Parts: sequence; C-alpha cells; structure tokens
Amino acid sequence: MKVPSAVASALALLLAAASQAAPLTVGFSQIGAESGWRTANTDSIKSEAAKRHVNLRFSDAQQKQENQIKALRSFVAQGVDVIAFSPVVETGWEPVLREIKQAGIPVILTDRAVAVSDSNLFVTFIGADFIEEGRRAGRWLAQKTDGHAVIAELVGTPGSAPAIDRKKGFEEVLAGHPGMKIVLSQSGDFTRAGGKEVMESFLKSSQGRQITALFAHNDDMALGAIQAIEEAGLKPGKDITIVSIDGVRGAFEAMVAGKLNCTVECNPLIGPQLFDLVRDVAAGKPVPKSVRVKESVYDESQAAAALPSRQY
Ligand code: GYE
Repeated sequence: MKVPSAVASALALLLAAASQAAPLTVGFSQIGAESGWRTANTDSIKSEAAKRHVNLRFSDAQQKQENQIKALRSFVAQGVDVIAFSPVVETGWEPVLREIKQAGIPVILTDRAVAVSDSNLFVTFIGADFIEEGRRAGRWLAQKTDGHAVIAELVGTPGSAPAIDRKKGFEEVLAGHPGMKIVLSQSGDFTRAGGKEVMESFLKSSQGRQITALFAHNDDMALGAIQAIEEAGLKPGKDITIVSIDGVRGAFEAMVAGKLNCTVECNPLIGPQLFDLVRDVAAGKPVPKSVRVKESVYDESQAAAALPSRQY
C-alpha cells in the first residue's frame, strides 16, 4: 500500500515529537561534597539536567567507592537510559562496569578516569587533563622561585586520577630543576580539614620548618594549610609560596589577600558538555572517546580582575 506523502510526513513528525517528549532518565553517581570544586560540579550537573528536563537520579557516595558501586547497581536495577559517574579512585571498577554493559546501559565517565583493561566498558570520558595541570603548577613554581624550592606536597585522595596525575605532571617538571625538591608529601584527601591537619603536622617536623613552597593538589587543601601556616605564626604566600589547583572563588579571595600565590584552573562546570554527550549517546550517535574541558592558570597579579566574573 502506498501511503500519501502528506500522511507519511505527518506521521514522521508525530514520531519525532513523541521521542522528544519522553524524558531521558540518567543515573549520576557523584563522589561526595569534599571540596568547593565538587559542589560547583554537582550544581552544574543538577541545573543542566533540570534545564533539559532530564530525569536525574543523583546519588552522593560520601567519598566511598563501595557506595558508588551500590549506586551504580541500583541504576541498573532501575533501568536508567544512561549512567554517568565520577569515579573516586581509578581501580576496582571492572566487575560493576561489566554488569552495566551486560544490561546494555551506556556509561559516561565524568571528571575522573578509571584504569580498566577493556576501554569498551565505557563509551566516553569527559574531564580535565590532570597531568597537564600538575605540569602547569610545576612550571609556575619553577619560574616564581627561579628553580629553587624546598617543597611540601598536599596530595589528593590516594588512588584517585587527579592525585596520581597531578603528582606525575608536577614531578615531571621538577625533574628538570635540580634546585627544586619535594621533602614532604602526604594526603589531605582533597578537603580543607585534611589540608589543615597535614600542614600542622608538616610544620611541627624538622623538615617542615625548612620548606619554602607548598604544592596542594586542590584549593581546599591549600586554604586549610593557609590557616595552619598562620596559626604557626608564619605568613602564607610570603614565607611559603603556595600553588594549588581548581580556581575556586576562595582561592581567588586568598590571592587577593596575598595568602595564596597561584591557582591552576580545573573547570567543574561540566554539566552542559556532559548532557550534550548524554543526548548523543542515548540517540546512538558516535561520540569522541575523550572530551576535554577548557582551562587556564591565574596568579596573584590577575586575581582581583578575574574575581568578579568567577562562576564558582
Ligand atoms: O580538583 C578536587 C575535587 O576530580 C578534578 O576533585 C576533581 C578534583 C578537584 O575534590 O577539588
């Protein structure tokens, strides 16, 4: 039977409208609320989902991998259209990723990478280049100190992609500067309280009293450390040169106050790019295996001018 073309195109329109009307259901497993970066990231994801009328199942893992795995399994049980998550650490995901794949649900990795033997276990990754961020922090410090620094390092969550990669990038730069050395290195778990506590113990040690610079894997730990430095009667940003990563508002305020010297930007406002990917993946369109977010570096001299337009 031949369908008149006017009827056919009306049908096609109806079908298109129907498929658009059915909202997508997306499961998102967030790491926690450990930092200003994370809060901005969560806001970006939630507000973009609302804007696009996506039915978002959001779950906060309180920085525990076991909670994330539980959330991922519950997304499978609920039969969501797409799963996105920010993996707290790199390893230990293969079994649950296989279960998700078997259920036929596409996975988008957000912000942090996983170490898996089969990269088909996820469709795509969206996030920053953490190695490059570490290099940027290292290069900035090398220039600022003319290649001479006794450095303490506040490391992020052990086993997490940003902690591993930021350290790698930073040390890569240090390898070319024999006058720069990391003498103390410990995790502050990406939190302000962790940064303060570890810095306090650093400053009590004999090596800690020699340090001239601090590299913190995120701003929150640097902000905690700044408090510890002040409480020890020293001047952060002067007695100890401080470089950190993220570019949150608090870091810009600390730079304006002369207490922090540099922040390497890591952009948490991933929501719009993430839901573009969700849309394409759900529609079965091909997407790139890895999508990078755009970032820069800001030092004290640029802080006051940049502060009013900071979005997080
Ligand atoms: O730098 C830190 C957060 O994974 C890029 O996680 C993210 C990092 C960010 O806790 O502040």
